Amino acid sequence: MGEKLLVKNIGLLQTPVGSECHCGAQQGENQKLKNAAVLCEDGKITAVTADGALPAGSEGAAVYDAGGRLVTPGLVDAHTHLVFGGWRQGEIPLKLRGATYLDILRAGGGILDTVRHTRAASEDELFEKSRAFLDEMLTLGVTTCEIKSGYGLDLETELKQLRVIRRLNDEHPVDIAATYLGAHAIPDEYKGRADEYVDFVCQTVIPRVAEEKLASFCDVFCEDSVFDVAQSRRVLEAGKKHGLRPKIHADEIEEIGGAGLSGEVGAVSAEHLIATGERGMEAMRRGGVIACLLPQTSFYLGKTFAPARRMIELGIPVALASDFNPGSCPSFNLQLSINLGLLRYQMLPEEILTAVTVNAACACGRGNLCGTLEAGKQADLVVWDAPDWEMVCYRFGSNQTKAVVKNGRVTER
Ligand code: IZC
Ligand code: ZN
Repeated sequence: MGEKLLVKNIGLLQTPVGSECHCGAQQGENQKLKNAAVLCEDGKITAVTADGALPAGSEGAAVYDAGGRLVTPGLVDAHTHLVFGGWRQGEIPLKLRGATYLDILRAGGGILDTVRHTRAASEDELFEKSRAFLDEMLTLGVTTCEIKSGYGLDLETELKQLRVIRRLNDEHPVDIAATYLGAHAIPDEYKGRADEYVDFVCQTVIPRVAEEKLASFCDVFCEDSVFDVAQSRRVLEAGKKHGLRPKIHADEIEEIGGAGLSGEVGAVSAEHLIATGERGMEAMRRGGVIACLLPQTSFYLGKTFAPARRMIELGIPVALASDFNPGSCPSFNLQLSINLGLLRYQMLPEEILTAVTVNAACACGRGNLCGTLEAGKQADLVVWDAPDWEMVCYRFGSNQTKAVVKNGRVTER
């Protein structure tokens, strides 16, 4: 008989339902069960009950008493750059003197600074550093996340970063979706030769990443002074040819057409979308692209916030993620994205829960595995030190989890 866990005495169980991403009015639909219980077996949910009933087959299970608290699905962080060398606190004086994110990158700092540190770090150093981040993320309620490469830019270091991601997925309880982001910046050795760097990404690195099965997704930083739409299209099409599903950093700073491209290439998700206008959103809607919004980055860069309400109105599925990276968002606390989703996107609490669970799971290609509390899904749950989800959206700055269940195993704080 397998390992069984019964989570009982759940005051309120709140979850979206299904394995597909939710858009429009559906984004705001959550199932709410009172006095609920969840039975887990061998890391999977086998039954969910309400109104004080206990699932059949609960006998002999280890019991976790939720004490009348709120339980939701484990959170999914669909956009991180979690594996990197160094940090970038040295940019503070430049920022205080008025330098922007792109000014710093154009001067050879920013991403390129992180590239230098990541190239210099050993695989083990990167692994240990990243593992500590994941440990803390798990206590914050994140049970699945996406991680991008993009701090190597050369073949050797990109593969090193992707191998670290694979090892984290193998050894850490948090499940990880890997994304190859070779087209993240133009490395020094290709300065002024962006098209040649794109050739290298398409012809040399993508085939290798695909052959070694080191990533499921291919991403590109489509941005002023980085990769234009034509170059981004080349990268994403080359990825598709090798079975890597497209994602795109679009309209983070300037609207140069990234959202439109996401619709044309059939991207799984477009990310940031701070500067996206109606045409870009229309292309996303037609292409069924998930909008992966990163409000902590808007906050940290002092930018405006993506038009989340308009996206929901148009029927674009919205996910919220952290964007954890050493430059524009040195935070992996997804609870802060939840708070900003409420305060700055004016999303409803139910819409936010969908955005950090099932829609984010779909952006990671895992809607069938996680993101809701239903029989057959992974037993990934958060027990919140809160009576309802509104409380989680409303309080900020503290970790509001009480316990996190990952694959049927409880981590109590
Ligand atoms: O390291 O600056 N926006 N890429 C695109 C980033 C932020 C990560 C970084
Ligand atoms: Zn990013």
